[in-house]
Amino acid sequence: MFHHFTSSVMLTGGIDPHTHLAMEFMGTETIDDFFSGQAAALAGGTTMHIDFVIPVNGSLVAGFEAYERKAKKSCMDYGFHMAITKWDESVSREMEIMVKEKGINSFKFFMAYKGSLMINDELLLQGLKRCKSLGALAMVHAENGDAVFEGQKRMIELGITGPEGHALSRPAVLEGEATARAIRLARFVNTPLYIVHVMSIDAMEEISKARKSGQKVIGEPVVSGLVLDDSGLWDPDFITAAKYVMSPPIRESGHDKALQAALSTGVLQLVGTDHCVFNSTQKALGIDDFRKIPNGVNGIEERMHLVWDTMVESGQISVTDYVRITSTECARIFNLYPRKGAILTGSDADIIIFNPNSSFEISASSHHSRTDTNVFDGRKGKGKVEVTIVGGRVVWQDDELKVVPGSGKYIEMPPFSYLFNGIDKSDAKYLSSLRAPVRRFNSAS
Ligand code: DUC
Ligand code: ZN
Ligand code: ZN
Ligand code: ZN
Repeated sequence: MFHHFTSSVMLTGGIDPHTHLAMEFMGTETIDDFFSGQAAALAGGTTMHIDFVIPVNGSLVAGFEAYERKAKKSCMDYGFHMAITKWDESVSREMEIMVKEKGINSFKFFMAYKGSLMINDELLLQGLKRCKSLGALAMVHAENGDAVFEGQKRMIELGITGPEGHALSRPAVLEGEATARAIRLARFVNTPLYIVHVMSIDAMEEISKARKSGQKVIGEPVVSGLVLDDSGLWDPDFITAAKYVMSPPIRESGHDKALQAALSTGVLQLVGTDHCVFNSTQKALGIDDFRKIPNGVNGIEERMHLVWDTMVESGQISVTDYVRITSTECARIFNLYPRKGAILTGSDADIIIFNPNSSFEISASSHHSRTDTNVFDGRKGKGKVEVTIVGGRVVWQDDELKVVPGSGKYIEMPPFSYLFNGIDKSDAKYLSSLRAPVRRFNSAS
């Protein structure tokens, strides 16, 4: 439609707001570490990512130190969010250390993964309050964990033990419910909220409604949710189906297009990946029970290409919007702009040269991730990242990587991003502002 580009374009490097490299999860560890995952990212035009630190034995400081060690082999710049998986006085204290001394300005709360990562509403409220006082952004994985647990039990009782049970046990209604609940609690506390991996119309509509009312809610779809549907989960070959297992699940056909539309109209603001990969052997841990399939899909290498092809080449958004949703908005939300997310004097020289007239083809045999499968396998499209430049150095050109372990830097992210502008009202005044006039009902009509 609008694909009449006459030459390559120079763009700011992509920033992936959501990755899991070298993460211990569901009895195993993601197969891409900070070197292989970042090398894949660079081959796909992403020059910075933000990963999730998981606390060690409940300690945020110990978790941070463990991730500092994992990240020593980095070949591109990275930042950290911190996952909060339990709540007590020491977690609350350590959150302040993370923000004031360690450069973390965002904390993720899991409303799902009952029995391991999940926290209840009481603790979520404590976390939201603490985030507000520290100027840190609260993030949520929004699925109703109690109901997911119930749904999983029902599937097993019905004898549905394969990967399709994953989709059937945690439908979009549970994502919508948790998204709505998190949004309302953040509204009550008066703090900004970031919904990670928005996978459904149900969640997207809650975000849309909240934003229309003026609430500061950010919605992050991920590339798998934007371009795939759940049909693969019914593939009779276990490994083929299991590779699509992530949470929240990839949804029925139709959610993908609706999420694209929401991105193009500004209801959703930026695109992540939730890159969290396990190989076939690891996925096979769940061969008898879908609940044991390690959750996660790839995307760190594919995001820039797939978003271009799906959104720009199709005529849904402009090149300016493309840069905003793949880079600039992420830098603004996490307070890195204009050091990152822009090509300006004084910014880090993280740049890509993108050829809209070239094409890409995704294949598990040629990708740079260590995993042996790819959820986008076989997909072709328009546009190609021809050159990637990090900190002024060419690291990807002529389909060749020239990456140096240890050359990536940790990027500290300061608190009180623009999302905190104008929310410093006194609690009493704020709470009275939530008193809304009640509309009159006429029961007869
Ligand atoms: N979902 C995944 O699929 N993997 C990592 C964690 C998560 O929430
Ligand atoms: Zn055209
Ligand atoms: Zn999550
Ligand atoms: Zn994630």
